[in-house]
Amino acid sequence: MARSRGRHRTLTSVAGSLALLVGTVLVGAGAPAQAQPPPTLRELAAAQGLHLGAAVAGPPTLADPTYREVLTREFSMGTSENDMKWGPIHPAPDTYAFANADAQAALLADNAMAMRGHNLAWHMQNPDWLTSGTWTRDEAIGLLEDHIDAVAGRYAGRIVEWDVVNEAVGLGDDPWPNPWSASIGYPDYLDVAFHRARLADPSAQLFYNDFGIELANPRADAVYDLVRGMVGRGVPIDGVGFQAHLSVDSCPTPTSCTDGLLTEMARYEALGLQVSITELDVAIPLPADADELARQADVYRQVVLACLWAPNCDTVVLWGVSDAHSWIPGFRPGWGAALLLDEQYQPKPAYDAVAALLADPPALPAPTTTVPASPTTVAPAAQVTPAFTG
Ligand code: 9MR
Repeated sequence: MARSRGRHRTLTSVAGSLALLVGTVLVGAGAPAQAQPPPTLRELAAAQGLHLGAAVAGPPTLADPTYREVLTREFSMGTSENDMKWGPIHPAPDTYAFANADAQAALLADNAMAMRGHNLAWHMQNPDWLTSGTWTRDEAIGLLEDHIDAVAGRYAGRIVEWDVVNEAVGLGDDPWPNPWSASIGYPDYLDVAFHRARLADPSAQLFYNDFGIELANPRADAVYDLVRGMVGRGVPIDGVGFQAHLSVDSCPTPTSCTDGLLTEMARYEALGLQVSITELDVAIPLPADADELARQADVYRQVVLACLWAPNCDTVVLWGVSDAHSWIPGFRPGWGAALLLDEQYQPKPAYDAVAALLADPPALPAPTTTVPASPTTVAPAAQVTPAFTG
């Protein structure tokens, strides 16, 4: 069952609007007026009913007071970047290591921030004991279900959205090999994981999460087919995470990404599913120049606008707090500067673009009546190569 965006958006919109209104009235009535700090992204997003999140680092970064201050000031949601994955949280068959994820969950709760869980089944960051073992189908189902009970059960009631399965679809026709497709079978293991996650945390919205599915391409279609099949089998899935690891060149025109995202989001809405932007970043070849920073700002604007306009999107999560906390330079040598704040936590043009959009978003254009094009004039669908390929 998909979450009603309207409920979340209406409540938070009213609260956010009141907060801004009260601030305005107080400034207007007071004498002499004191300079008000500009609203934070978190405040601006709340006024639009939008969860704006960031991937949250583990120690030692998590203990840095400046990091904590910026994270909790600018964002209303967090995702554990690494610490809820199998390897970090389940390092030995009978050992769970919850300390880092507990600390992240506590920081978010203490600051009235929502939390996304990431993830319960993936092909990467698995512990050696899992990947080096050979498991019968029943043994593997038992392992997966016990893990979900332990991890999703521990944080039950505190996670708004769980990425139950991450990146199940391969780059070609085959499923992405992982311990679960090998032992349980594909797509059966997804069904097992989602059913168990629903039992372990009935209040969490359950998501399938993947990269390169934001804009039309064959792999986006393969993921859509997988998810549609799950819905058809009655698997308890509530949404799809569009990771959105983009590049400065991802949006060739000022509307191409908004339009493309809305198209992809609409077909999930037709299945009754939510879409969240779960790992947004926009990589630039280093060093980034002013033109690239301006084009990066427009990519961010287009993605956030799509979520504001789509009836089934209310969450945008960035994959890091600042350029000092980004996976990009380590995985794509020569690329970086991918987030809204620079390495000294200073706002970049992309920050200003997102703030301006959230402060005064354009209205969704009224649908125009179109005459169906004749088959000979239909343009080929845009083929967009995923920016991140594993
Ligand atoms: O940002 C994460 C990085 O710190 C890890 O080393 C890496 C390991 O694969 O995973 C990164 O996060 C990934 C996320 O879990 C799933 N989507 C792709 C992300 C970037 O690789």
